[in-house]
Amino acid sequence: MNFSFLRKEYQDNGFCIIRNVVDSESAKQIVTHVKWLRIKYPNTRPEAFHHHMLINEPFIHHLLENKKILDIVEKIIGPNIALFGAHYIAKKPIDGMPVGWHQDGSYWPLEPMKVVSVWLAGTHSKKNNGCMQLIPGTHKKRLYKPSEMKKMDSNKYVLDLAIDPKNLDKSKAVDIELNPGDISIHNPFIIHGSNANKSKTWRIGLTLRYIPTSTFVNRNNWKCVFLRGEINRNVKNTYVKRPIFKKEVHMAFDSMNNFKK
Ligand SMILES: O=C(O)CCC(=O)C(=O)O
Repeated sequence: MNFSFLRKEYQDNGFCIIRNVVDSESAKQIVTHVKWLRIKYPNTRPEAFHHHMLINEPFIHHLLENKKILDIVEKIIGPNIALFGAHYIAKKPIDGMPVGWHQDGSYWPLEPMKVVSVWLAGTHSKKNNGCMQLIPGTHKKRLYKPSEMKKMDSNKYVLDLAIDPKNLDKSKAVDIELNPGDISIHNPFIIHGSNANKSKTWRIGLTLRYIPTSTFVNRNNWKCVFLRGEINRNVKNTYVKRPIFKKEVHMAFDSMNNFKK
C-alpha cells in the first residue's frame, strides 16, 4: 500500500479515508462482537461500549495488531505507538443516537495532545444511517473548552457536551461514507459529529485512539495498550497485558488461537 499521499492530506484537511484496510471477515466479526457485547451488557446502549469494556478483549487486540492500521498510524504519529482509547459507537436502526459537534481534544487528558483517531467501519456507514461528518480544515482552529460548550441530554446524544451549531458553518461538513473494512483517520482538533440513525440498518463503527508512547495520559488508573516500537520509561502510562483467550469470558473469533498462550 502506498501511503505517501496520507500525511499531506491529513495535514491539509485534518482527516483521510483509506479503503479496504481490514479484511471482510474481521469486519463481519465487528458486527458479531457488538451483538455479543449487547448480551453481555444488556443495560448499556450500543453507542456506549467504552474502553474499559473492550481493552481486555482478544478480538479487539486482534484488530489492534492489524499491520495495515499500524502502518497508517505510524505515518501520522511516528514509530512508537500505543492505544489509549477504544469505543464502539454502534447505532441501532431507527433510534441510533446522534453525536453533537465536538473536537475530541476538548475531552482528553493528553500531554501533549499528540494523538490520531481511527474510525473503523463494521457495517456500511452512510449519510442515510448517520455516518460521521467532519468540517475540513477546522483542525487548524483552537480547541473549545468544555466550559464553552453546550450541555446535551445524554439520553438523546452520545456525548454530553457539544459545540453550539450557531458557531459553525455546517454547509462545509463532509459525509465520511465508508464500507465495511474501510477506515477514516482524524485529527483531535477537527470539528465533527453525526446525525441520528433513522434508517432500517445498523451503523457500527469502532473508534481507536492512538498516541505516541511519549504522550502521557493524565487520568488515574487508565489502561493503555502498547503496540509498536518502544515504551518511553519516562512517561508513566500503564499498559495492559495481551489477553489470553478463555471461551467462558471472550467472544470466539477466527484468529482466537493466536491468543491461547
Ligand atoms: O461515530 C460517530 O458518529 C462519531 C465519532 C466520533 O465522534 C469520533 O470518532 O471521535
